[in-house]
Amino acid sequence: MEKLDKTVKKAVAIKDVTQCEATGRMLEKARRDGVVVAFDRAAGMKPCPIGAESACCKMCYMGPCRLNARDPYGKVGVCGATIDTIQSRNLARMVASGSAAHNDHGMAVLELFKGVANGTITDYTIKDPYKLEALCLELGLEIEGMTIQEKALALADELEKTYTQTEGEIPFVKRVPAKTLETWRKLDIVPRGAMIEVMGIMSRTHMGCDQHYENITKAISKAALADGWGGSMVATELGDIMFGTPSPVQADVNFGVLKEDHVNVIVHGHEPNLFESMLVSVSDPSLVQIARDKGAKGINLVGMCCSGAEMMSRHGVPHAGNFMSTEPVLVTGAVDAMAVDIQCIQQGLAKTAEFYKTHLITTNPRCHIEGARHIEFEEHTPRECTDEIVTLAIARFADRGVDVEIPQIINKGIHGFSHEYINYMLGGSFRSSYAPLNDNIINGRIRGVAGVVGCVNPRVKQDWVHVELVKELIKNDVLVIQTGCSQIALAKAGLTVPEAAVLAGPGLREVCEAVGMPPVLGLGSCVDNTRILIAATAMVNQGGLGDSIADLPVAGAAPEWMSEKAVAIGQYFVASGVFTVFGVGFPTVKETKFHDHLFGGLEDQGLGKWGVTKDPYEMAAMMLAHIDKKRKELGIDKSRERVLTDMASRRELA
Ligand code: XCC
Repeated sequence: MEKLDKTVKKAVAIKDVTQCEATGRMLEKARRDGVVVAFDRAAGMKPCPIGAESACCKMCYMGPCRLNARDPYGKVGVCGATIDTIQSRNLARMVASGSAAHNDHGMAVLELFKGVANGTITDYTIKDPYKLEALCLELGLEIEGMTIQEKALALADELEKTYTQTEGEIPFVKRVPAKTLETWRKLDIVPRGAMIEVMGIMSRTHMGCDQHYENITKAISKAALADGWGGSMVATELGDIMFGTPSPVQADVNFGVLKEDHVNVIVHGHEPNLFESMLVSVSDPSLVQIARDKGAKGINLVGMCCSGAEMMSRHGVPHAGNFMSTEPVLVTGAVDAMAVDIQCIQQGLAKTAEFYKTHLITTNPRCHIEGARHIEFEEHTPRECTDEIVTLAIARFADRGVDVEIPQIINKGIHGFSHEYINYMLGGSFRSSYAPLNDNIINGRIRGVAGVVGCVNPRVKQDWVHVELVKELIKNDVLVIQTGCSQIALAKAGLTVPEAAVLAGPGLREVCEAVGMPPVLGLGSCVDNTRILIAATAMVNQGGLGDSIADLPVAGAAPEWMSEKAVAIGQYFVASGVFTVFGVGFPTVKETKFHDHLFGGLEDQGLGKWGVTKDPYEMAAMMLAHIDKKRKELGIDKSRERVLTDMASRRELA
C-alpha cells in the first residue's frame, strides 16, 4: 500500500474536503488505517497549471509545446499553432472521448435490446410496450399490425443509425424543436452519426489539419449533439422500454444503507444490464439460503454512481453515495463485493479493496483493472457472472477478517422523475401536459428551471458546491432538475423530499405543495440528462415560452465536474441553446478568441453559451441573471399579480 505520508505532505482537514459526514468519518478511519484515497492523492498532487488552462499541445512529437497562459499570444507552437488552435483541439478531444463513452454505452444498450427483440437474449424483456409504440410512432415508423417483437426490431434498426450512419441526420433530431433545428442546419452542426463525428474530431485534430477554432467548434458541437440527442438518448429510451420507465419511488441514500449482518454487494458504474441481473441474483432463493447458512440475515444490494442512480430511479434500490465516496465506502469493511462495469471506476479502488479484503470485480471487456478479479459479463448468460459475484461475496461475509464500521446515516428521498411522469404529475392522466409548468413560469410563481448535474471532484469540497447552488436556486423560485452524482449530493442533503419545499421561495413552494413534489427532481444517471433535453423540448412545444430551447428561461450547471463526459454534456446543452455554468475551472485561457467564442460567440449564433465560476453563490447569480434576461425577452419579466375582482371593479367593468 502506498504510504499516506509519502502521498500527502500536510494532511488536509477532513471538514474542508467533504460535506458528506459519512465519507468524512471513513476518511478519518482510512487515516487511522494508513490507507490512501483520492482525497489524499489530490492533496499531494497540484493540478498542472499549464494543462489546467489547456495551454499545452502534444498532438505531435515536435513538442510537446507549452504556451504561456499569462501571455497567450506571445508564442506559438513549433508548427505555428496558436493558443486558439491548441485549446480548441484539446477541448475537441475531450468532447470526442466523452461522447464516445456515452455512445459506446448506448450502443451496448442497443445490442442488448436487439437481442431481446430477436429472442436470442432471454434474461431481459420488454417492460414498457407503450413507450416502445410511442417511440416508433414518434420516429415515423410504419408499425401497423406488428407484434411487440417486430416493433422492437424496427425500432432497433432505426436507432442503429444513431451510431453507424455516415450521411444525413441522426434519428432523434426529429424531436428537436423546429427553430433549434433550423439554427443547427444553418450552422451545419447536425450530427450524421456518432462514429463519424467522433472519428471526424480525431482526424481533424491531427497535426496539420483543422487549424481554425471556429471550424473546430462546429465539429465539437456535432460530436456533443451526437451524444445528447444520440447515444445517451438511445440508452435512456431503450433502458426505459426494457427495464421500465421510472416514476417516483422512495429510496434510501448514504452509507447507512450497508447492513453489517447482511452480505453487502455494491454495483458501481454505468450500464444497467449488469445491475438488473444482479438484482435477480441477490433475490435467488438458493443464493439467499447459502447466505443464511453462513450466518447472514440476507443479501443487501446497493448502488453507487450512475448505474446506482439509474437503479434507484427505476426500482428504488438503495444508493451508498457518489463518485468520491467509492473508495471511502470500502473503508467501512462492510462491502463484501464491489462489481464494476465502465466509467468513473478509479484505479485506486483496487488497492483499497485489497486492504479491506473486499472482492473488486471488473465485468466488462472495456474495463479491466490490474489487481482486480475479472469475471466477464455476457448478456446471453448474465447470471453466470452475477451469481459468481454473489457467491464470492457470501464467502467473504463468512470470513470478513476486518473490522466493520458503518456510519449509520440514511437519507430518505423521492427519485425517479422521468419526463413521462412529470407530464402526468402536472396535468393528471386525462390532460397530461406541461401546461401547468409553463403557466406557472409565465405567471412568475416559478422563475425558471435549472438542470444541476454532474460529478464530484476532490479539487472542491465534495457535495458543497452542488448543495449551496441548489439551495440558492430554489430559494429564488427556480425549479431544479438533477441527475448523476449531483442528485446524490442533494439527496444526502435532504432536498429530494416534498418537505424541502419549505426551503423554496414562496412561488415555487406554492406549486410544490399543490402538486406534492420536492423542489428538486431527480431524473437518474448522466445518460438521463437527455430527459432534461426532452423536458425542455416539451416546454417549447407546449407554447408561451418562445420557439426554441434558447428562448426558455432555463440554465444548467455542473458545479463539481471532472470527467470528459461532463464536457460533452455541457457542450450538447450549450449547442441545444442552454446557458451552462461549470464549477471547478474550465480548460481555456480567458480573453482568448476561442474562450470568447464559447462564452459568448455561440450565443450570438443562436445557441447557448458557457460560464464558469467556483463560487456557488456567484453561479446562482449568473444563472438567475440569465433566466431573468430570457423572461424579459419573452415579455414575462413582470410577474402578473393575481387581481381579485371586487364589487367596485365589477361595476367598472359593467
Ligand atoms: Fe462519473 Fe456517472 Fe460524473 Fe458521477 S456524474 S462522476 S461522470 S458517475 Ni455521471
